[in-house]
Amino acid sequence: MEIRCLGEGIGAEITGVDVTTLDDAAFAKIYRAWLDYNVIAVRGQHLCTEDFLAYSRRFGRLAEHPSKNTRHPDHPEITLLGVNKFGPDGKLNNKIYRRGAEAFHTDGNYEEEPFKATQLYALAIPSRGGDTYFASMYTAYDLLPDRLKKRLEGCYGVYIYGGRKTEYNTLLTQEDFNARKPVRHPILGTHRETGRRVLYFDSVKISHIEGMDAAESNALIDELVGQMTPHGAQYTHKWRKGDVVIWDNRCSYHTAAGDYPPEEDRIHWRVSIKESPPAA
Ligand SMILES: O=C(O)CCC(=O)C(=O)O
Ligand SMILES: [Fe+2]
Repeated sequence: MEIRCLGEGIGAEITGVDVTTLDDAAFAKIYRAWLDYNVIAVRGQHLCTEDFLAYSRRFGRLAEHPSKNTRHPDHPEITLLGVNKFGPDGKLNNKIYRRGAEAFHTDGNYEEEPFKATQLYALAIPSRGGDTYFASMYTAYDLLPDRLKKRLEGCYGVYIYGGRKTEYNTLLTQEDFNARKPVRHPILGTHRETGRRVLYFDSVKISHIEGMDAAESNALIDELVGQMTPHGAQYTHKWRKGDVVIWDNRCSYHTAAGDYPPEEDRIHWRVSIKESPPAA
């Protein structure tokens, strides 16, 4: 097994392994590399759905994503990304084409127990574009000005699936969307496995910062967005078919580029993996 960091201290590539035949010692190396680099890409895999699920379960408990209409028909834990991009009228469905491309974010923070990890398996990759960008929450925290650290200590973000959008515009059914309740997470968190501090936040799903009026909250959100992608702590993943990529939602932000030729396929299987939210 070879592990090589490809980004700025974040993002590593692993070659020379078959994830379907890993013994515990080999998996422990992968898990350690994942904690060290936040995002890891195992190259060159040939997986069936059961292989992908079995390997993913080694990282934690698989959770069904609330977007029911993009679930794999036989495996509700698998979300299909990039499938049924064109509607019956032949029009590009931007909710599918641009999924995850709105802004840097962390997955599942609209739940009481956010996703610890998200793992994707690449089935089809376009000839150009379609990268995924990552940034470190650890560095985002480390580089926060002291003034902001003081101000944010003890502050909670309140999250909801649609964030600050005032109209229903999500992949959830209107009924499932309406049934969701806001949840809160500390903005300055602690990663429960590494013990390192993080700026845990995103502008896509946050509703407001608890205890602040809308103007104050929105101004602080804008300021925090500027802190999410510090220089020297980023990684751009250039996909290859057969890549299995897992990112740690507790210490990294990501966004899809959303820029590939729409007539080409970009298809992934995705699982959402749970554990507990970062402790305050
Ligand atoms: O398609 C991608 O590159 C990432 C999309 C995303 O944000 C996600 O799957 O959580
Ligand atoms: Fe995402």
